[in-house]
Amino acid sequence: MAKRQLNRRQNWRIEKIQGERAERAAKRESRAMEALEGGDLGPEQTGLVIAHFGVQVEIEGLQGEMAGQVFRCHLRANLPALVTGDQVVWRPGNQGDGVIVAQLPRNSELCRPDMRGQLKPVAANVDQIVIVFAPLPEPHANLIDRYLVAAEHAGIRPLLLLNKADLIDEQNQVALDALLKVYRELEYPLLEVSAHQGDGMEQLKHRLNGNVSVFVGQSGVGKSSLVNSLLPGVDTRVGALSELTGKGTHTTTTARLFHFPGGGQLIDSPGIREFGLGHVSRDDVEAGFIEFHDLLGRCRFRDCKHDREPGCALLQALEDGRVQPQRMASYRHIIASLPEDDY
Ligand SMILES: Nc1nc2c(ncn2[C@@H]2O[C@H](COP(=O)(O)OP(=O)(O)O)[C@@H](O)[C@H]2O)c(=O)[nH]1
Ligand SMILES: [Mg+2]
Ligand SMILES: [Zn+2]
Repeated sequence: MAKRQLNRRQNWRIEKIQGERAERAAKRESRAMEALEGGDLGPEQTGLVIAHFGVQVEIEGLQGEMAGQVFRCHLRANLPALVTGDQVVWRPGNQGDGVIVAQLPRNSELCRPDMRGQLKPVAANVDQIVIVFAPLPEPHANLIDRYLVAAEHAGIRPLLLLNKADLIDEQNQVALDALLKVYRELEYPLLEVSAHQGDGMEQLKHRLNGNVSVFVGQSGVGKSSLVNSLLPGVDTRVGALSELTGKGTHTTTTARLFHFPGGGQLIDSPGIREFGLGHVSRDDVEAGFIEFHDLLGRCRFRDCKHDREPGCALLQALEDGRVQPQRMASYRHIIASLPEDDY
């Protein structure tokens, strides 16, 4: 009992200290903002958000002499929530700071549920999701399909990337070939590379060129190795930001935008690497299987679950070989994993 009360009191103290810290940060922020707005701001121009720190963002100029330069920017009140990858209108201030004036429309959004389960954008304007898998850890088709569903749902082009090609041997070759064949038949772009030995990396660089990409995939497939090899000398782990957020040590979740030396951009964070495991509905899953597109709405029953209903267009297509058994199995596996009320 006594222990619990102490904990409660400790909790209260911690909350109080955090609250005071956040308040001080907000005050500092509004003073900085006043100073900037009171001074001479440069002309409005476009910029790219490369990192987000709660009350401030880091941007890169996109125009004229500011192009490629990095600025810390304060946010005008009433701006919508900005995320890494957003294009903005901003005005440079003195001493390397600036003010964000407006957010430009997004082409795409990557969303993840926040702590309360609400979907929140974490990156904007991503146009390629690189889905990484490897001979080891053994790839699960339904996990790859889950990433594909998420990519289709976000309207972002996927690239399937088999890493650790150096580990392909007589034992795993047959299963891997069968897996790759499924995606080739669906005409998804597919590359085989080895981050360790360098095979295929030039082709990968070519694919990254001119795109804003994210890397996703299960732990151990080599995402860090790939990114480290593509961004030599760059530490992709995000440094201490507590001073900026005033919220203690939530330092590792912010997404950051990097430039590949050969062209193209990467948006990366530990959270983004696991993107795709978030929430999807039954409709999202159905729409995420591209070979279902022409079949959906053609079942005899409007609420067909494509399970064993007569007149089911999907089951017919499965029988005719227009839907591959492994994809159907994947579809069922993903549907079965959805929370009850989404059925
Ligand atoms: N043989 C082989 N091992 C690799 C390759 N790429 C990464 N690895 C190894 O796979 C393990 C997991 O790699 P890591 O980059 O941490 O994967 P992540 O969890 O997806 O970030 C490490 O031991 C890497 O050295 C590769 O191309 N070939
Ligand atoms: Mg890693
Ligand atoms: Zn059906």
